[in-house]
Amino acid sequence: MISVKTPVPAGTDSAQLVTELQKHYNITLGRFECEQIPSYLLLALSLTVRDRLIERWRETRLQEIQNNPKRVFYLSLEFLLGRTLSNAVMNLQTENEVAEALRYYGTSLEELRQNELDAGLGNGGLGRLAACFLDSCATLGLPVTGYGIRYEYGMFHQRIEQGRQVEYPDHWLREGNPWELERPELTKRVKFYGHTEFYINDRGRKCARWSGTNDVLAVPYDVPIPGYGNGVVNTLRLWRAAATDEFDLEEFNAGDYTEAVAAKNRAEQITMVLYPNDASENGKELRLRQQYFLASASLQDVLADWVHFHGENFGEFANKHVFQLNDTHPTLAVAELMRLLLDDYLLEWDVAWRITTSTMAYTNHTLLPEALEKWPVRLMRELLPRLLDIIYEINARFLAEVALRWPGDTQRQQRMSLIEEGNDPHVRMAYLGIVGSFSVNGVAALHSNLLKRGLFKDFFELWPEKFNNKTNGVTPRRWLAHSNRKLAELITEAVGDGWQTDLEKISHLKDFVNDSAFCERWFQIKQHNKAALAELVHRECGVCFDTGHMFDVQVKRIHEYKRQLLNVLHIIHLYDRIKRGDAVKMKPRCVLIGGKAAPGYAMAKLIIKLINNVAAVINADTSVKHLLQVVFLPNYRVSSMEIICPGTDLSEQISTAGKEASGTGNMKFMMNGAVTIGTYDGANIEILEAAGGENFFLFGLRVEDIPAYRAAHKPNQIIEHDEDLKRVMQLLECGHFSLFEPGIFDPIVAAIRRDDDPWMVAADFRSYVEAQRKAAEMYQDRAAWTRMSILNAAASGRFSSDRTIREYARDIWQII
Ligand code: 26Q
Repeated sequence: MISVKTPVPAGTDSAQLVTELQKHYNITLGRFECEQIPSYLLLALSLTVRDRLIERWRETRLQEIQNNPKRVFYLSLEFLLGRTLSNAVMNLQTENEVAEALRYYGTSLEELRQNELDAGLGNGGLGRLAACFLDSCATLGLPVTGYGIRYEYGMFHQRIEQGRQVEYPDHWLREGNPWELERPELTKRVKFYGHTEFYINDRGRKCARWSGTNDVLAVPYDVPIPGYGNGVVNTLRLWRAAATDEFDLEEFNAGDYTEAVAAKNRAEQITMVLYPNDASENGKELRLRQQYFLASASLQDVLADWVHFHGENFGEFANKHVFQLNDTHPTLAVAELMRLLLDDYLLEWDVAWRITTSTMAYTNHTLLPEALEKWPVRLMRELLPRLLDIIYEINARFLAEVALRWPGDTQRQQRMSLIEEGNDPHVRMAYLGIVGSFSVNGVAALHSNLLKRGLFKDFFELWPEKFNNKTNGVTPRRWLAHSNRKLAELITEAVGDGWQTDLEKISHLKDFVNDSAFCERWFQIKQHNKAALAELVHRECGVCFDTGHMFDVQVKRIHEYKRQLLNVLHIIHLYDRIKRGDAVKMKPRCVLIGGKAAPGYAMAKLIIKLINNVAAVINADTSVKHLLQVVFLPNYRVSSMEIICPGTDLSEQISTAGKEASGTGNMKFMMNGAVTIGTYDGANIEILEAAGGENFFLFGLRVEDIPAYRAAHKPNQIIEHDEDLKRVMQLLECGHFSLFEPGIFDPIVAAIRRDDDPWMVAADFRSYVEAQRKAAEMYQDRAAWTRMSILNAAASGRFSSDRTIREYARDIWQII
């Protein structure tokens, strides 16, 4: 056992902070005092804060080694961390000292933090969920380590040019990253290509090895994850790909310098860029390499650590480890753990399988069948031949079990097989996840039920006990305490301290809904936050939002199932009402839409163009803009959400029922006192139950209505019989929003008019417009709206990721 004498934690008083800040600014970074370059001041402050984290980080690690608890590893291709500095300062509870120290430099944390780039290592909900989970695990003091990829380029930067999305690279590491610690001594080797060889070992047993491979090095970078006010600092370990030396040597010896460099590039490509799809883009070899690279490096790391402390005795391994798989993206871990235990540590199949299936747990995040990952067998055979052997063996044994349970039911065997047969067979990754895990969970109650009844029905019949629900949550530290300072203060005044780590306490806010002074302060804070949001909108879009109007916001990835299109149809309808003189009773509103489209998703990109064109027509029309303003906010990301959700009145959660697994933006808005207009889908249902139907604008078809409705869906008839929708469609069709580009929106019109429109836009239009009308009317009654706003925040306790993580820890990980 190593023993390290921990230094006394550095003081956090501001004088000492100033000294250290100066040291980093002048010495570490070599800048002169008089220059005061904000980006270097930011870096110097980050290094100062980091020093404080590192002491606690080592302490946490040492404690863990001493206590030897069961540990959890959260494997995810995405961790959407956003900015780190002020979150770290908040969690270290050293805000006042930092503020004082920065006054010496004539600046503030608020000002400096604007220069920090987002760590955009994720697409959207799934990646941000992983980040919220890490925050909760550290705050709850749980021994959970994240494993992910250190992408050189994160989520692309979105600009809008002539109304269209244009993607720019996000080279977020360009100016260095003070929040990571490279650990080259822990480098691992990951194999690709080659072939399987069998041999008889010295004990006369038939064994396999994977040889003739092209290896890539995995170099870890550790990112500290501080808990809130508890001195705990957990670890997120991100892997970077590097070429091995022998790669170069071989080529160099052959005198081929350029080929040596090219090989190096091919290796390093693996961690070069995040795939910018929030639904799967199947079949890209580089993506498969990323997935295996993460799974293999992480498992080798965990096994090496185990062997270091316990030798090659795996008797207790399963009692001490859980691997939580964030969707199917890291599910190759199932086959990789088998491979390592079989080939490297020479365990028997049954022993290895017992270890694997009692340590792996799989979370599903989607119901869209097209988003279920499948990989061509031929690609796996070439890239990961040994893994494919193992997958086939798992499948053979599994299908024997199915045959035993349902003798003669060959159709069922085909349905459940890990291999989708055909002339180009594929591996079904979700099935590998289910077969290899002891737990399978969905992310909201409805979603988990739909998995059991639909997508995974056969598996649920076989193993009902594996299936469970863990409704998502978000961290109240970042999404309330930090992003909405003023509201946080008021909440503390009302319900006392402690809600930051026990969000159920926020329910006491409901005792204040009849306190008019309190309500007035609540309202004024919302106005203050709306002014900040209006400033962002003005800076980014050049449009002046009137803070007296209702702020109606939809921010999320652009996808047809999320129905930004329904939102646009409603906007066009309002515009039409104003233009036709039916605006006497209309209530003014400002609509903000933001989000990125996958670069290859033409329809999503066209929807962005439509939003921008509609916004341009409306904002330029002086007869309209006192009642309606519309913007598309470019480059929506974590740090913009921190300004958006505090300033929102109406939160748009309008997916086609049964399509949004959970949603988590809905929860951030609710915590900040926005009221939801939404469908009966994902976590909306649980939000509605918590807040009460009178504090939620519900509309639209329900999942159970959809099959029957879909069969008879005739959008053209709906349009014909709905005067408002008819006029909206006419405006679209006559080119009112595309005067200089005739016909560009034809694909959108056609999509809405299709009988088999999977998103049911026309079907939900009328009830959406009605719900919107109610919301707008209610907003005019300031007291009534403020009451709803308070009651929503008061009911948000359940949506803290601390609650979610406690459930994972208790039911799945069994560590509390
Ligand atoms: C897969 C293969 C190849 C390339 C990319 C992908 C890929 C990448 C990201 C597929 C899916 C994603 C992300 C999915 C996602 O964000 N899902 C959301 O997860 C949230 C957290 O559970 C839910 O709240 C949302 O409802 C769900 O859409």
